[in-house]
Amino acid sequence: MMMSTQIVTPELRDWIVAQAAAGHSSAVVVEAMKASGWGEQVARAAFEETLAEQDRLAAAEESLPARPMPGRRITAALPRVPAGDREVAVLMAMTRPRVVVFGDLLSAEECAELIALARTRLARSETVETQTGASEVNEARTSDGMFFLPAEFPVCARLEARIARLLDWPLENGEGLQILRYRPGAEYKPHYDYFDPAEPGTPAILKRGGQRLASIVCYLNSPEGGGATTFPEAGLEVAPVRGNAVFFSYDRPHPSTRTLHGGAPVTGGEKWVATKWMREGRFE
Ligand code: PD2
Ligand code: ZN
Repeated sequence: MMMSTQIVTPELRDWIVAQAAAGHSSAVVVEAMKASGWGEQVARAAFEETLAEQDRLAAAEESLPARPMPGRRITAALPRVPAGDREVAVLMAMTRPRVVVFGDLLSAEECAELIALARTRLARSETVETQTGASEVNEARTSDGMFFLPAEFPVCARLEARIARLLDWPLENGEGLQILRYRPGAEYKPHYDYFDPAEPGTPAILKRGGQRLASIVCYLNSPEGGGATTFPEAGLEVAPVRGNAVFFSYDRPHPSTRTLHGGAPVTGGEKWVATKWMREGRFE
C-alpha cells in the first residue's frame, strides 16, 4: 500500500500538542483528524511524530547547561555563608521566584553610616524611562533616593565586596548602591527590575553591562510599620529588618521568572534601603 504523506503544518502541530495537553487520547485526536480528511495511518503517524518531537525539544532544553547566575549555590541547607569580612545568615531560600532572605549582611554601624552619607543627597526618586533611556519622576515610586558611585566611600566598597563574595559574582558587574528613603505612606508599586526587551530605550541601556540579572535590597533600618518587600505572584512578604536583605534573581528578562515585586506602603516611621543590581557584564 502506498502511504500518502501529508505535511504537518505548524498550525496542525500546535493543535495536536494542545489536544494532547488537554488530555485527549490519541484515538480521539486521530478520529478528529480523520473527520477533516486525513487517512488513519497518516493521522496516527503525524500525531506520534509530533509528540515525539515535542519530547525531544523539552529534553534538549532541560539538558542545556544552566547559565551562571549570582547566588546560584546559596541554599538554606548551608545557613551561614562566608562573605569575606563577615559571615552572612541564610534565613529563607526559594527557587521560583528565586528569592533568598539574608540576615546579618550589614552591621548597625554600617547601616547608620550609609544613611548619614546619603541623607543630604536625597531627591525624589526617578526611574529609568525605557522609551528614551532617560530618568523621570514616577508616581509608582514615592520614595526619595540617590546613587553612590561604585566604591565612593569605604563603607560602600566594603559592602560591595561583601556582596560580590556572598553571591559569587564579579564586583565589576555591580551597579553603584542606590539608597531609598520611604516616608509614611510612600511605596514602590510592583515592577520588574530587569529592562523590558520590548521597550525602545532598552538597547541603549544594555550597552553598559548588559541586562540586570539580580537585585539585593538591604534594609538599613526597621520601620515601625509597613514597608515589606512583596512578591505578589509568590504570596511572599519580606519584613524590613535592619541589617537583613532580600535577594532575588531573574535568569531571563521575562515575567515567567515571577520576580514581580514591590515595596508596600510604610505605615509608621521611615524605611531606608540600599539596593544593588548585578549585571551580566562589567558595568562601567
Ligand atoms: O524598598 C523595597 O522594598 C523595594 C521594593 C521593590 C526596592 C526595590 N524594589 C528596588 O529598589 O528596586
Ligand atoms: Zn525593584
